[in-house]
Amino acid sequence: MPAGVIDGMVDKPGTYDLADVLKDQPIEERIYRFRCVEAWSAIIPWNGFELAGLLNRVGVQPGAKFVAFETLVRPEEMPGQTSNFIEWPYREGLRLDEAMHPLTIMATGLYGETLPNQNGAPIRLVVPWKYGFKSIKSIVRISLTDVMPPTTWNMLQPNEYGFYANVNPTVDHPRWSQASERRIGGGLFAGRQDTLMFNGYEAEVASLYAGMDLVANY
Ligand SMILES: Nc1nc2c(c(=O)[nH]1)N[C@H]1C(S)=C(S)[C@@H](COP(=O)(O)O)O[C@H]1N2
Ligand SMILES: [Mo]
Repeated sequence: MPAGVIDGMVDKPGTYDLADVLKDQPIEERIYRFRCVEAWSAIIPWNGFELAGLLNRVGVQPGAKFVAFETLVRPEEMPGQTSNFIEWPYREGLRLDEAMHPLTIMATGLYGETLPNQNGAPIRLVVPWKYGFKSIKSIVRISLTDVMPPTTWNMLQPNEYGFYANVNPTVDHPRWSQASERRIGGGLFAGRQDTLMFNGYEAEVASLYAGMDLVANY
């Protein structure tokens, strides 16, 4: 975040520059599956740190239940933002327990290089068990709240894109099957492969949704 804001239900709200956000957060490489809601997938070696480390540093207040994220709005540089199809900024959100999960990272690089602009420089979210649209790029604001925040694709097509957006081969998108995916970089003849529950992270994250109806909460 060139200068990003962390606000809402935190002990230390304020404007943080990127160096400040990265302070004391150990950068690791995490090789994750990445599954877009539109049924393509890839394997990405990210460089980043656990979001929990940053949230613990700013101090999440009791009563906070969700984390909301907003992307930089700069239509001069990001021509797509001159369209009013989406109500800018691009927004995403997680339940607090999802945000604190050790698999949830803030990425600053990929393939060992600094994050290219198109992949969300200088910092983005990566939530590997959810469809790619949850992994919001070029974040400039993180807010802790006690209400479920509005999220971009859910605002556009609520019957097609839910807040949870957990990868689930048994819950189809209204317009296509989610049972399989096209692996990018798998080679010309790689074809399609089966989609895994929670994108293959079931052992790590299924307990977050124990007892929850995953069809209703798509
Ligand atoms: N700010 C912002 N974040 C975003 C998007 C976007 O349009 N704007 N697209 C999402 C979608 S649908 C996917 S699949 C991933 C793609 O990430 P990549 O561009 O690094 O492949 O970013 C997600 N994060
Ligand atoms: Mo996507």
